[in-house]
Parts: sequence; C-alpha cells; structure tokens
Amino acid sequence: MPDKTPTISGLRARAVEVPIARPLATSGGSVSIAPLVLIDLETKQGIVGRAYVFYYASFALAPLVALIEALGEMIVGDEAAPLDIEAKLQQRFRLLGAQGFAGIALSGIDMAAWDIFAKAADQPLVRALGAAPRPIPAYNSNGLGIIGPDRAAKEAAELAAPGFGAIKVRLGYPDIETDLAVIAAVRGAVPAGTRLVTDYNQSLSVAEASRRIARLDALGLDWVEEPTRFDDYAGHAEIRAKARTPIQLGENCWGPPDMLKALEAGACDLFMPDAGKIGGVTGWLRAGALAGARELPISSHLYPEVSAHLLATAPSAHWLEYVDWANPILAEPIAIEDGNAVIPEHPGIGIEWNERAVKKYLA
Ligand code: SMN
Ligand code: MG
Repeated sequence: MPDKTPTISGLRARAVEVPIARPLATSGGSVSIAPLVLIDLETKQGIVGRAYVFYYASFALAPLVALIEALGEMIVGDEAAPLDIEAKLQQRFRLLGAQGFAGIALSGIDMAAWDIFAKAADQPLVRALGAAPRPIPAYNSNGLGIIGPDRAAKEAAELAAPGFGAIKVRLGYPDIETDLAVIAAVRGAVPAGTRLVTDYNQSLSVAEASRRIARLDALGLDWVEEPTRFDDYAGHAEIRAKARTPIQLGENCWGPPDMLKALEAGACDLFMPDAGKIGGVTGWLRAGALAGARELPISSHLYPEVSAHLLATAPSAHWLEYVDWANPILAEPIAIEDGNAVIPEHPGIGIEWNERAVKKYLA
C-alpha cells in the first residue's frame, strides 16, 4: 500500500453540552442543550477526519463516547476507505442491531471517514463525491416550538428575517384549534411567500392525524412531518391517502432499509434522512439514490454542515434543515446567504473545532 493511502491510527471522542440559542419545545420533548459527541478520526498520514453526532439526551453521552472509542479500536490499521469501514462495522452489529446508540455511533464514524477521504483528495466533500458546490435552499428550523400563537408569531418573524424561504412550525397542541391559531399567527408575521412546513413529532394517533390534516389541507403548507409514530408506516400510508398536504418522514429511520420499508408502504410523499441515523454519508448517499430513482424530493434533517454537501449530490434534492446548534463549537459555522446554505471550499466537510469553546462545554 503506498504510504499516502490514509490508514486509521486512532480515534478521539469528546462529549460536549452546547447551549441552544433558541430552546425548542416539541410535542415529543424539549431540547435546550445540544448533547454532542465530537469525533477526531486520526490517520498515520496526519489527516484527521472530523464529525459530530447529536445524541438527544445528556445521559447517553458517556456510554456513547465509550462505544465510539471501541469502534475506533476495531478499525485501527485499516485503510480509511469509508465503504469498507461501513461494511466491516455493520458486520460487527449483525446480532446486536445497528439502531439506536449503535446506529448513531456508526454514522459518526462514517462521516469522519468521509472527511478523511475528501481531505486526502484535497477537495471539499461535495467535489470528492463528483458534484460542484452550489447554493442549497435552506429552511430555518431553529426555535418555533410549542410556545403558543403570540410567541410563535414573534419568533417566526425573527427566524424568517435573514431571508429564509421557509420556516418550520412545530404542532401538536392539545387541540386542532390551537394548531390552526399558531399557523395563522405565524403566517401573519412572516414575509408573503415564506413557505411553512410543520412537524407533529409523532404525537398523534392515526385517526387524530387524519382529522387534523383535513383541517390543515386548505392552508397551503408544504408538508406535515411525522404525524404519527415514525415506524408506523401503514399508519402513515393511511393518513397520506386522505391528506392533500404532502406527508414528510425519515428523520428517525435507521439506515436505508428502514427508508425502503417506508417507501414500499407508501408512507410518505417526501423523505428527510438524518445523517446521524441513516448511516452517515454512506447511508445518506444511498437514501439519495433511492429517492432519486422515485423522483421523491429529499431533504436533510439536522447536520447542516455535511447535509449541504450531500444535497448537492442528490438527484431529487429539496430542502436543507438549518439549525445552528453546533455553531458555538465549530471554528467556521456553515454560512447562510439569501436563504441558501453555502458549501465551504475547504477540503473535507468543513468541520473543525473551536477548541476554546469545546473546552468550555466539555461534559
Ligand atoms: C426535531 C428533531 C430533533 C430534535 C428536535 C426537533 C424535529 C425536526 O423533529 O424535525 O427538526
Ligand atoms: Mg421533525
């Protein structure tokens, strides 16, 4: 093997708890800090692959750091070939299951391996994947939780102000009348033409979802996300059959096989894989191919930095979900210009740490 082929020499994982500028109350729980694990995947040649994963709950951080480190040990000495690493590690989880903790750990290592791959090619990830950087339309998904019509209107105006083409409104109030009042208040507060997407965070029964969406259908919403439990694909298909508003799903799917089940069930009109759950860059690219084959619009969930590269490669790219949660610990947060994410031209994904901030937020 020529010495310039990057070989994994070690992995460092650190947990941080980063305060979120606009805490987010959803109908599925509240998020006020971002529990992240930062991954540095090291090579003998000196290239370091960097990625973070979002762990949803602080209690999960310590066991996840240990799991990611254990996975890192399994690939020391291996060539930093992301597809081979993915195949090797998936094999190790055949009996344990590659969902939950394991799925997020595998996704994080995969993203870091692709960061090495692109850095070794001296290209931004998008170019290493065969596409040129382009502006990626982004919706502002910060804040706008379950906060009632008055606060939602004020926050919506602030969120749309930088020129975003769309914002996300969380729904799932105790009654549909409040859902409708929130949408009306938000609509009145944002510039004409701003698209609205909505998210129930799995909070409704199938029957209740159909009742509510029948009322939402007249409002010109671009989508209703996860109206019921994410893995009730038959239930989503039933809701979708009655709805005129497009049904969005995908952030909780574990790997392309889950996506395939959702598509085969006819569960959704739109799909939005989460890079940390679908299997990192490898899983997301496969999801992008599956979506492209069906001309199914594909959006990203969280992880705006890597998702911008991935959306540029997707044949049926739709929206990038913009959240600023990792910004405080990044040396250079992803830029948004005129409502579009700007893919950085640096080699790799563009994730480098702001070490001072990392030290401050170490968990
Ligand atoms: C969401 C996801 C993760 C944490 C909080 C909220 C939400 C979204 O479902 O789609 O943005
Ligand atoms: Mg969602």
